Amino acid sequence: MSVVLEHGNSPAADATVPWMVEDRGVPAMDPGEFADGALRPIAEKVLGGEYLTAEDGMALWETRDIFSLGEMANHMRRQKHGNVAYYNINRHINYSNICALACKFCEFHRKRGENGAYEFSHDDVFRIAGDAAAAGATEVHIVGGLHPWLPFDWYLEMLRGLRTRFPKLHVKAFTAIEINHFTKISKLSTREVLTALKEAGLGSMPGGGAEVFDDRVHDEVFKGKLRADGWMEVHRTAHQLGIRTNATILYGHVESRAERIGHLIKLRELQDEAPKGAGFQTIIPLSFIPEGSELGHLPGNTGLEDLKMLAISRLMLPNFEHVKAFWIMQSMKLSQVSLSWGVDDLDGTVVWYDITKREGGAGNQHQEQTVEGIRRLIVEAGFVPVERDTLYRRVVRSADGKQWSVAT
Ligand code: V47
Repeated sequence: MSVVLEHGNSPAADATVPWMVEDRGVPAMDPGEFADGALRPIAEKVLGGEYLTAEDGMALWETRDIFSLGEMANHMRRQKHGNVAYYNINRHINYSNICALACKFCEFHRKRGENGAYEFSHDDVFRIAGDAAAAGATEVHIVGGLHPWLPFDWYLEMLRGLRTRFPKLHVKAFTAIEINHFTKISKLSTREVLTALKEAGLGSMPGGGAEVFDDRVHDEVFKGKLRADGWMEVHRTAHQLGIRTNATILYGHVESRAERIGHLIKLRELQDEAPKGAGFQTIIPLSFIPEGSELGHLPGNTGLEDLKMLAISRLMLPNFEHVKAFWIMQSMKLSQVSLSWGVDDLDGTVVWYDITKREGGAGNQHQEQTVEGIRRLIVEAGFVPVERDTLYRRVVRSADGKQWSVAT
């Protein structure tokens, strides 16, 4: 079925796409025409809806036939989303960079009193969220370091304060690592912590802190952090409580390609455990940015490695609805290309992002895309831009773009 793109969805950009229509069709794929014969049996599995094995995953890494890889990932992407590409209007709030941990890949963490350490008050958080809401944001994404002294009540009060002031704003907050930290400072179980956060206004959880589910990589790069089983237990519990969550993988540092595939398979298994209608919404492969971190000597990912990681994530995780390119890390240009390599979501307008800073240094955290910019690159890639809320429902806007509601 074809649907004419709604006018008024984002008025400033609609003039650029009056001719575009949504198309749920899936292009035919003929594995017999693939240049790399090793991909043909894998494509047959994709066509048959079968899960790919770890060996299949490695064959995807090894191929030089990136066009056939893209064709397979695009096939799965189009089956789920047709030619629609999602974005949202959001704002990240990193309430403090003071952290009990010191992961080697992380440029963000500081000890208290160290140069550059900061912590926001509740009022700071409310002011930033208020600016975001006034500018039309539908979501705030709130995460921080493992703050050694803030009590659990501080986080609950922040959530309650946000809900009272901005009831429409969805609060996606706290990685599994923070949730585990809250169990320690509150002496509550994971279930009790998540229940209390949900009651206070937590809408969903982001996917951060997963890094790479592998003990060797864990001990080399983020020793002291929650291990894979702990991260998964937090998300499993959230799913049981009806809290939607996301998942990430941080790739391009010391892990091997086989370890990346192992991580994706663990996520796939956890997703299969989730109650119907709950579970992970999206996988966000995060491209490691070496600048400023203890691993600054590493070269980081090339464009092709990023593209393959996104496509392989799509193919290894058929039970995930969405694959998101986080343009802060993959770059806007590669994210645009990735829409034809399995990606269906470009995340949001973001504005300030403190966790990674390209080219390092203070003052470089202002990383903003306009709605017009995001829509333009989606349209140029041949897709129909659709604004979504955090739960992937369509957002419809007033003519000035400031008022919004979820389409029924
Ligand atoms: O957990 C830290 C990663 C994550 C670096 O759920 C780095 O919608 C690259 O999880 N280079 C936080 N990555 C970000 C995150 C996220 C982002 C966007 C959307 C969502 C979502 C989640 O960033 C951390 C860590 O894995 N990270 N340092 C770095 N140097």
